[in-house]
Amino acid sequence: MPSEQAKKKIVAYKTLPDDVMSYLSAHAEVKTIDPTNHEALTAALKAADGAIGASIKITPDMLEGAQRLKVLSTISVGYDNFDVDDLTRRGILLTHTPDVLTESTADTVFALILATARRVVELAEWVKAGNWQSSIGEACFGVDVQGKTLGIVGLGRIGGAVARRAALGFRMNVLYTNRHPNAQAENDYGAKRVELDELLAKSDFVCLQVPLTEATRGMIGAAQLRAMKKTAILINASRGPTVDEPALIEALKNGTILGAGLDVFEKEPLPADSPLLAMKNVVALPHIGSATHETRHAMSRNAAENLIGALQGTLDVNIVNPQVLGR
Ligand code: 8YV
Repeated sequence: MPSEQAKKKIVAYKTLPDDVMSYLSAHAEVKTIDPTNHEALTAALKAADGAIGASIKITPDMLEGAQRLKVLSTISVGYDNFDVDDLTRRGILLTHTPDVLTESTADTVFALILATARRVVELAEWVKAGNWQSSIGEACFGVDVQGKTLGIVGLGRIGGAVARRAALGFRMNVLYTNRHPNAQAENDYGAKRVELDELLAKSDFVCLQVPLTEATRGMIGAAQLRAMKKTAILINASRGPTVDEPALIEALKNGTILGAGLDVFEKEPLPADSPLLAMKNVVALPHIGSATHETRHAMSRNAAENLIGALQGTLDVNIVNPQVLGR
C-alpha cells in the first residue's frame, strides 16, 4: 500500500459500492463529489490525478488548469460524454467498461422487442385498470417475434449478443450493418451484412446498436422511418440522438411504423410532456440498459481497476485513446 504522501488523488463523481470505494482508497486518496455541483467538480478535477464516474458531460472547459489529471475512467461503455480528441491533446487517458455490460444490455434490448411486439406494458396496465372482463380478442393481439427478421444497425459486442438471442433463441433471421463484417455472427447466427436501405426495407424489428458519434447522430430520420415496413418496430437502447425524435413521433402518430421500444432519448430524463409518453405503441424505459445490481457492480469495479491500473501504468485494455500512451 502506498504511503499517504505518495498516494494519488482521485475524484469519484458517482456513488460507488463500498467494496469498490475500499479498493480505491487502498490505492489513492478519494474525494467524492456530487456531480450536480458543477463548480465543485471542476475545482476537484484541478487537484486530481484521476477521476471516476458516469452520466455527466466532462467538457474541455472543465479541464482547463487540470494539470495533474492523467486518467478519466467512465463507468460505461459509451464515451459520448467526453471530447476524446481534446483529452488526447491534453494527454489524458480515457478508459471505459466495454465487456461487463454486454449481456444485460442485450437482455434489455430483447425485453423491448418482446414488450413492444406483444404489447406487454400496455396490456398489463389495461389489466391493472380492471379492464379484463372477458376472454380477450383481436384488440389485444400483438405480433410474433419468433421467425421474424431482425435488423441490427451496428454489430459490435452488444449487437452480437442481441444477434445470438435472436438467432438461437427465437429463430429470427438477422440482418446487420457494420463498418466491418462480423464473421462470428455470420457463421454462428447466420447474420447477413447488408446496406442500411436493405436492412430498413426488410426488417420487422430495427435495432440500433451504434455509439453516438457525429456520423450516427440523427442517422434514423423521417426518410429512414419511411423506408421501414409499416409493420416494423424500432428499438433503441443505444443513444437517443441517433434518432431524430420529432420525426419518430410523427412516424408513430401517422402509422409510418408500428411501434417503438426506447430506452434512450434525445433528452434524459425524458420530459413528462413528451408525446412519446402518451402513445400506446411506445414502450419507454428510463435508460436501464445495463442497470442490474450485478452488472452495475461489475462496471464500477471494472472502472476502478481501469483507473488504478492506468495511474500505475499497467493498464493495457479498455483504453479509448491509446494514442496518449504512444500506441
Ligand atoms: C449508463 C450506458 O448510461 O454504458 C453505457 O454506455 O449507457 C450505461 O450503462 C451509465 O453510464 C452507467 O453508469
